[in-house]
Amino acid sequence: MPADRSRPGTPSSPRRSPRHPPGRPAGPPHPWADALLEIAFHRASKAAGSGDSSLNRRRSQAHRKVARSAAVLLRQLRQAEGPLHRLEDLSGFSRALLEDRYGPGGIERSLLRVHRAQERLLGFRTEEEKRLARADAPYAFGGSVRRFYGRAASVLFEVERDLARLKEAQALLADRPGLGGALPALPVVGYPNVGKSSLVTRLTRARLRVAPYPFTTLTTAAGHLALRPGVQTPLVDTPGLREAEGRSSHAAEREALLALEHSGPVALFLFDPSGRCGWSMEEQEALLTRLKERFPTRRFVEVENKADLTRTASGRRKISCETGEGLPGLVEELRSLVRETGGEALPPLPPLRETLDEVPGREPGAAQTPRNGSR
Ligand SMILES: Nc1nc2c(ncn2[C@@H]2O[C@H](COP(=O)(O)OP(=O)(O)OP(=O)(O)O)[C@@H](O)[C@H]2O)c(=O)[nH]1
Ligand SMILES: [Mg+2]
Repeated sequence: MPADRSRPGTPSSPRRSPRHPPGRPAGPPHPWADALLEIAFHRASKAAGSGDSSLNRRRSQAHRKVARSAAVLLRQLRQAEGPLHRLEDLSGFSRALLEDRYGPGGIERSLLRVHRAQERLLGFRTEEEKRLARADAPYAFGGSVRRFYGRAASVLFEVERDLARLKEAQALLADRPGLGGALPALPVVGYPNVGKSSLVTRLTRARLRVAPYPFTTLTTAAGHLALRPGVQTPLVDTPGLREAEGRSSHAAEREALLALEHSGPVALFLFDPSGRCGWSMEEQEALLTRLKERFPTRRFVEVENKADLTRTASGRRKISCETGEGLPGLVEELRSLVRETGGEALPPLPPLRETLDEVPGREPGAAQTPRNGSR
């Protein structure tokens, strides 16, 4: 690795300290790019030359250094794309989640930039290979290798943020249920602290975090429930909701609404009439009304939890996740509803925009700020 961006180091001495290389220009650190360059240049440093003369051996060694470091970097960049490489294969929910976190087209742009970085690396490699074929002095061989290393480093630094984002996005999706696919999911929604995670934990083998305060759950998670013969319906625990419009500054709340949007035709709305959750029944009723307006085709199963504490005079089903009261009856109701609605998945989403030019509101290559990257 070059010791200086403008004057790359010798090919036989790859960078030793990726985080603090001497002469590094001021600016943000590049942990991703540094790590990849470190691997590539280290592997390249081990390349030996072959040939019938000293000149040809040195030429061949330089050629192998360029080819080997390029191959390592290209492979690493492809790996950084991971499953995001085929965005269209992701579930509707996953795609909506990515759009929510990184803005419309945010991930597409990062993928495109990483893709272009690969093309540029290929171009630089070809250029140096041609130069090496023509060169006839050792200093020119070294020059080719140094030039390639320097250019490769610049390309990697340019896509540093994209690499970090792609990694983060993959981690984000790794522990989310793939809603919006062929199998319709059944989300459990409601105000925070009403007992949604307790219910999913009670009815399925999922072991979710339950605690006596709001916003314990910050991401969706699914357990599975046999509601149709041979089919396990994902029962989706969602973060607590306080509004139905999806304008919340809280990423977890927006995620709950996205889960509802990308689930099947039946959803379970859980009330806590005891007031222990921190919200009144009037507030909870108002939320359900707004959700019904926003999702008019959704069939909401209305259930009152914490029956061991409070029982209202309403005709709604009463359950207690504490004692288990009412749970078998609830499962029967869900089973017959899923049978009745056919358990059909929502229609598939339209295909994703494929190229940068088709992504709205963005200049090619412009920096992208996540709409809300934190939870
Ligand atoms: N007494 C009683 N407490 C319950 C019942 N169900 C849940 N709880 C308690 O209510 C609190 C909240 O339960 P959670 O399951 O974490 O609620 P949640 O809706 O997932 O909460 P968030 O993830 O914050 O939205 C916990 O202390 C539970 O033990 C119940 O039927 N009876
Ligand atoms: Mg919860």
